[in-house]
Amino acid sequence: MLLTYARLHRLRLPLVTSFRTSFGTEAYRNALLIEVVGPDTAGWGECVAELEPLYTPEYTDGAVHVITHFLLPRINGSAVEASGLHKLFLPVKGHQMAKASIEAAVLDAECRLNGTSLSARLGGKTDLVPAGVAVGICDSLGALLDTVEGYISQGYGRIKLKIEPGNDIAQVSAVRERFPDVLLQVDANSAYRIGDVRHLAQLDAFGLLLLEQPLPDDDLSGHAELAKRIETPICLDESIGSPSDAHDAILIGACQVINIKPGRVGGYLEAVKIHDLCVHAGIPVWCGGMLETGVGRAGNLALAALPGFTLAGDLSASDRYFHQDVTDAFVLEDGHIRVPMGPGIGVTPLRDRVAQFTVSTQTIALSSS
Ligand code: OSB
Ligand code: MG
Repeated sequence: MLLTYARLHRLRLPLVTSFRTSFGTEAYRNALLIEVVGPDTAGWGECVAELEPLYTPEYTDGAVHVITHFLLPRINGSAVEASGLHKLFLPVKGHQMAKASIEAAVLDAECRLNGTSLSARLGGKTDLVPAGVAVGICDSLGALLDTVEGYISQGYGRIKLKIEPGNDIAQVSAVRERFPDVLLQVDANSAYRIGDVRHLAQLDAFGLLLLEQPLPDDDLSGHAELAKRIETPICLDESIGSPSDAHDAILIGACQVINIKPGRVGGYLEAVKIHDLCVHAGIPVWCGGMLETGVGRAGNLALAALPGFTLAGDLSASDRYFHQDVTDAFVLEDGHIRVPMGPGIGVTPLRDRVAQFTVSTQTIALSSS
């Protein structure tokens, strides 16, 4: 497949409610969309890097730099296939989110050319996936309970609470007491240390599905020790940047569940490899989110349709994030979200919406002619 140019669109979308995690608070989604265009097809991808390197080392300006200076130049002029990009980009170390965004756009363009849905291309087996919702750290217990109640009444069947030291046991306890049957899990975004084992063991009283990324991303052995000492299953997010990370984490018992985010692992095709090795190892997986616009959400839904995704993901309706999305809105249908089945990611950004939220646009030629 030939590509003529790529266009980077930097957008700033206000979030319906600001999202507080153990590493910071976001009131906007500063989205980076990448559009690739060739003579016969075109496609869109979303780079999930955030403005600051607080979740992982990647950040938007760095991703733009790597995309324009080191990744797109490797394509220059030659025909591309999505399946060849991982190898093409391998000499460039790290920068999974930057790599993933180009791969996503190329996959979309390629699937559109072939008339197949991304979900079919990845091996998706269902057209409805259960919706989960992530609840940021709240200022008060009352606000937290109201927020959770609101989501449950909309039909979300699985709630994830963000936690941090000082905003954890009491919050989880209150939510569990009020909603005894809801599927509940927590995400610490690396805010604890192995010395907190006894503190974290208090979570065992609440019947949680999992505890996500309690310790720093490079502390696999700490996670393995923690997994032996508490009942709540450990799920890794930040620690898993590749199939080999997943392999090692499973081997040493650092996790019983894995959160697969296509951006964090370098793309949808790497995500499928992690899915496959987890299925083989009997490790349940779920699809994580990065407050994506409809572009990234569509791709994540396609991935979450694979059979190993046995837990509900951080896949919520568009209106949980934005008043106006850049694509037609994803909506809840009885606690589920429909996987787009049209060619490629099955949705196309609405030009006027993109324009409305655009901060800057940059075009990069991909052919030398
Ligand atoms: O740890 O899963 C995380 C958002 C930004 C950075 C890290 C994380 C998140 C989320 C978002 O939890 C959840 C969603 O997209 O609905
Ligand atoms: Mg997480």
